Amino acid sequence: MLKIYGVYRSRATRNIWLCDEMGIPFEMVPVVQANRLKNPSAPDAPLHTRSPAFLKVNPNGHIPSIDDNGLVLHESLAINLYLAKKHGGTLAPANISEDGQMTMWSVWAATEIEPNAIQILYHRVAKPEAERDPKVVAAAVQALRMPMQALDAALAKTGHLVGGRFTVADINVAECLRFAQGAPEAFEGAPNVQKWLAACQARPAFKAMMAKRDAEPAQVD
Ligand SMILES: N[C@@H](CCC(=O)N[C@@H](CS)C(=O)NCC(=O)O)C(=O)O
Repeated sequence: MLKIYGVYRSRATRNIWLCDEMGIPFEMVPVVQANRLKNPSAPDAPLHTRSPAFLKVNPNGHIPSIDDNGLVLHESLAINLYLAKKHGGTLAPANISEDGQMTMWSVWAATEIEPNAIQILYHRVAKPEAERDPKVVAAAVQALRMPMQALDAALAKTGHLVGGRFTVADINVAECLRFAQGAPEAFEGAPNVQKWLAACQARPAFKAMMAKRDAEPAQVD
C-alpha cells in the first residue's frame, strides 16, 4: 500500500486530500517536524524530520515523502502530479497539453504563491503574537497582488485551472494559497479566486482531510 510519511499538520495534507478525492488507499507513517519537538534527540522522541531513520527516506529532512511500492518520492506537489497520472481519471491530465498546464500551475504555486503565502501563515497565525511582524504580512500581500490577478483572470472562463474541470492543478494551487487565508486583504479584487477557493474547500474530500488535521494535536510533546 502507498505510504505517506508525515503528519496532518504539514504539507502532507496535499497528498491526503488528493488520495481522498481519488479513492487511493494509503497508510500514514507518522513523522513530525523536528522543530516542533522540545528535545528531538531524546531516546523516546517520536520519528521526526531529523531522525536518522527518516533521513534515509528523505535526505532533505522534510515531510511529506511517499513510498509507492518501492518508489520513493519527495515534494508534495510533484507527488500529487505523479499519483494523479498513475491512477488516472478526471483529476489527471487527459493529454500532454493538460499535463503541461498542470505542471505549470503546480510550479507556479510553489514559486509565485507559497513563499509569500507562508509568511502570512507564520506572521498572522502560527507564530506567538509577540513574534508576529505586520510588515512581513504587508510585504507578502503586496507581492501576491500580481500573481493573484493572474490567477483570477485564469479562473474567469471556467472556474477551474485546466480542462474546465476540477483537477490536481486545483488541489496544488488551492493548498499553497490556503497559507495566505489569514490575510483576507490578499484576496480583495480577486472574486474568481475567492469563489474557486471556497468551492475547492467545500469538497467532501477537503473537509474530511481538514477535520482529521484539526483533530491532530497541535502540541507534540
Ligand atoms: N517543497 C517541499 C517542502 C517540504 C517542507 O518544508 N515540509 C515541512 C513541513 S510542511 C517540513 O518538513 N518541516 C520540518 C523540517 O524541515 O525539519 C514540499 O512541498 O514537499
